[in-house]
Amino acid sequence: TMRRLVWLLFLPGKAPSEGLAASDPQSFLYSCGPGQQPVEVPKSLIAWTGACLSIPCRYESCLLNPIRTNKLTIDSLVWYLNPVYDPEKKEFNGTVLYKHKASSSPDFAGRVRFLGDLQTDCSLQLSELRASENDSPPAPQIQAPSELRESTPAKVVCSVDYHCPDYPITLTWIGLEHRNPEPTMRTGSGRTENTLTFTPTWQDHGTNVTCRLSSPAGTPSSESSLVLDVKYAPKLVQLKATPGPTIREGDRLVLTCTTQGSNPPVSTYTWYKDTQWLNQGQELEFEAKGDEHSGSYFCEPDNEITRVRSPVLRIDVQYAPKDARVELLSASPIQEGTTVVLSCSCRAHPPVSNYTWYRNGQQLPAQTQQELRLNKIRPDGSGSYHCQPQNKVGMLESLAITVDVQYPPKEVRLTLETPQRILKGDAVTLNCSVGSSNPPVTKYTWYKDNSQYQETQGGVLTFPATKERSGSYGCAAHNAIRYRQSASVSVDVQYAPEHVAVVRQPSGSIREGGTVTLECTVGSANPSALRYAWHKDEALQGENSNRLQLVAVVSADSGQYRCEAENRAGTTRAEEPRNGPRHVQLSVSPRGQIVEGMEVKLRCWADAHPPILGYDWYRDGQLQERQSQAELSILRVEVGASGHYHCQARNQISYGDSATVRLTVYSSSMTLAKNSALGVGVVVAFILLLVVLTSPHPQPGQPQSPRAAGKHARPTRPRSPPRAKGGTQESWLPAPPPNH
Ligand SMILES: *[C@@H]1O[C@H](CO)[C@@H](O)[C@H](O)[C@H]1NC(C)=O
Ligand SMILES: *[C@@H]1O[C@H](CO)[C@@H](O)[C@H](O)[C@H]1NC(C)=O
Ligand SMILES: *[C@@H]1O[C@H](CO)[C@@H](O)[C@H](O)[C@H]1NC(C)=O
Ligand SMILES: CC(=O)N[C@H]1CO[C@H](CO)[C@@H](O)[C@@H]1O
Repeated sequence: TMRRLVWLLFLPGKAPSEGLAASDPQSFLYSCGPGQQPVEVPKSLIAWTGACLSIPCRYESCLLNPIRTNKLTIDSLVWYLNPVYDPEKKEFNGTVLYKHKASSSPDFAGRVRFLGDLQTDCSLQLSELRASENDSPPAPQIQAPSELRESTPAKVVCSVDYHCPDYPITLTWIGLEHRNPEPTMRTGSGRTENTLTFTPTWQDHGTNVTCRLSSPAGTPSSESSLVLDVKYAPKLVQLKATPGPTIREGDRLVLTCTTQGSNPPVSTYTWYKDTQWLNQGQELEFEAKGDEHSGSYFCEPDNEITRVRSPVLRIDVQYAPKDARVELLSASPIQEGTTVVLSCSCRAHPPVSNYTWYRNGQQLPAQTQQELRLNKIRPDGSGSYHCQPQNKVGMLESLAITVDVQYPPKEVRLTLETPQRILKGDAVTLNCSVGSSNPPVTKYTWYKDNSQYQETQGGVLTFPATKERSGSYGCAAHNAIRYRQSASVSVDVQYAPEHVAVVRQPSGSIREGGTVTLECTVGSANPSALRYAWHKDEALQGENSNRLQLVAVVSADSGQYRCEAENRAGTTRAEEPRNGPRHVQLSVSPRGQIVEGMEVKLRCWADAHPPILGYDWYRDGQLQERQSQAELSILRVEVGASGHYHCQARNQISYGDSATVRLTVYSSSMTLAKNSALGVGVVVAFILLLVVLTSPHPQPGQPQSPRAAGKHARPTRPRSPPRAKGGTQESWLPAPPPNH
């Protein structure tokens, strides 16, 4: 029953003006339960001169007696202004604003209205507040989240601890109109507030937001401002290259990472090149190097709220061609006639726009491509090649490459080094010369009459000229690639006539008056055009024919005949073949019975060349006579000369013996008479002997020439007795014993 509510009201301004107080709540109010306040009143309320003050007040029914009744009423309720508690009296001393069932302070007469019901509501309203001095409403309070972040919805509340339905105020937001805010006013329980819900953007950072309090008449009375601090990521991150993204090697390049704002400021800038971490710092500065510095750059500023990646900036460090070199793309070694492809490679940025090609320092016209194609290359395509790539920054000469075009031996010629006329025995030199060959000639093969003949290291072939070596020669020069053959050359070995011989027709002994033909035969000769000359004992007998005919031969024709066959290579002589005495025959004249006292001539015949030098005469094997004549004369033959005779003819070659002839010399008639006593038997023997003598050759039918032998004292012809008399000069024995 004694319970009283005490509440303190403090007015802003030079207090205390109209301070309100209830008794110390601690002393009078009992808690219904833990954490529950027995009386609920705002801790403070704001009011100002002219405004009204509505003090919302509730109390819990548990303060009362909840057991007995649920409709308990408060017995005593006093609202004090500026109360002071007097511990001795145990009561408050202050201006009584309202006292249940009692009058209030005269100062507040008519201005106090109890709004409660003495059960749970103890609200009180004061109107037309007055202060000790003129005062204006307090500034509203702005409550913002501790951190505003872009894109994160936020609530900002503007409030004032004031609410009085008799004097309603308004709170308006100024400064975020463009945000299209949605302010929501809320009033009640001693409080007026306006909540602004919005999603800050980075542009809102720094915006001055004002909450304005206006009186019911609409007059702005006070306001509070808040400069928005919106945390936001680095904005408009840009990468700038100075002097520019395309530079030449060696230039200084500065890369700068810029932002249009960041809250909080950027703490680190991280650089990446081609997505690889590169460095940190707002600026990067370096001397641009070719491929090393070209690439895609971006930076990433970090303000601890977030990191933002800049757009990628492509840095192009341009440079003139570098490391230029020429490569051979086609097969090696290079053979004549093939297609050779050279390629010029280098590094260059921007890429090479064109190439210049050189051979042996001379520019090749109309060749501007990276590849140089040399179709069907010829040996004169050999040389040192280099290229010169060019871009807009510059050009560079490459190192050179050597192109060595290989080919089979060329201009293979075979020449005969010896004079045109080759004589047997000369040295023949064939020269196989090669105009050119790459690689060099390794060997030569030689052909004779189209078949391989020899192989040599050098190109010269020397041999002695022989008949057999005549022929058509060719050579071939070989190198590692192929060989090539020369035209053929004829080797014509000339030689004097060979196998020259004199052939006589008829052969054997020659009869006087007959015809003899001598023929000069030649086995071979080169050239084959021949001249002939016939000599007899050094005297020229005939020319221009290989035959010499002797008609009606006489002994004066006897002699040493010789033929000479001649061509341009020489002269060859031939004589009749030499032979020792052949067909040696012995004849006796006269024929018939030889009686003592007669002249008997023995004649020796032989065929010999050279002529017979001498004759030896034998009787019964005993040498009787040696002489140079062919005839042995016995002027007066005696019986004692009877016997077996033969002759032996000699020349420089040999000798030959005749058959044996029996000579029987008969006694004369006187001698016969003396020897008549010998009777008929002797006569018979004589006849038998005679028969033997007349047939020296046992062959039947063989003609005999006893008359011819008998008529002529000598076998030589009568017209040349002086020459023939010696007999030593005869080479042919004329008229031999009957031969047919
Ligand atoms: C904000 O605006 C109010 C009223 O326009 C002004 O009085 C105050 O100085 C401003 N505050 C700032 C920080 O600009
Ligand atoms: C090669 O290119 C350069 C520019 O890069 C140009 O000036 C020059 O005339 C060109 N040469 C030829 C032969 O096209
Ligand atoms: C072979 O011929 C060549 C070219 O004609 C010449 O130069 C060379 O001297 C000759 N050699 C001989 C050994 O004659
Ligand atoms: C009843 C009582 O004690 N009243 C006193 C309250 O305080 C004022 C001044 O402080 C006194 O004048 C009253 O006598």
